[in-house]
Amino acid sequence: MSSRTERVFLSLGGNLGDPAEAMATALAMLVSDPKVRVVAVSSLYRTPPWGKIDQPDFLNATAELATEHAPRALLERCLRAERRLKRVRAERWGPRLIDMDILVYGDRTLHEDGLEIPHPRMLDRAFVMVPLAEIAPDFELSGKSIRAHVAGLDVSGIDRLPDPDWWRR
Ligand code: PH2
Ligand code: MG
Ligand code: MG
Repeated sequence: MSSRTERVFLSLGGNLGDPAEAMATALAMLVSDPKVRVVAVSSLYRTPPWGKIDQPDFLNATAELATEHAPRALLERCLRAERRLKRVRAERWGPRLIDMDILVYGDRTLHEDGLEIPHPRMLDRAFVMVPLAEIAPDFELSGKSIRAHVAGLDVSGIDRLPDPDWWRR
């Protein structure tokens, strides 16, 4: 079976316990797999909660990966890393230790159970788009660069943290 290398963008986030540690560990788990390589990782951003606002601020980041895994296999690996970190799934959009979502997988569009690509809500979410603009400002989605999408978003309350190497271990 042929398996080509695809360009993938992931979002990472969390707001319980030590989300930076969880995000770094999750990324390390993912790339311990020889079929997954890190191309770029954004800084960490402190972001106001979106969707359900009575919860602590989040830390968010994005990563670009190169992988030979199919989308479903990559999703399974993301979910496995979340489980190994003991993520508990409670309410939708509620507090969590770690969430890792596939934003973009090559130029694929998928509408499958639990696997919608591109992520259907990413363009409206400053907590996704601001970290994505750091690593892929010129990448185009829906006919516009990430930088141009961010220019139309409310980015108030989003703060970039100083350590760009937060994920290296
Ligand atoms: N994730 C959610 C819901 N709301 N808000 C922020 N700031 N960051 C997140 O990662 C986040 C959220 C569900 O995935
Ligand atoms: Mg999510
Ligand atoms: Mg998720």
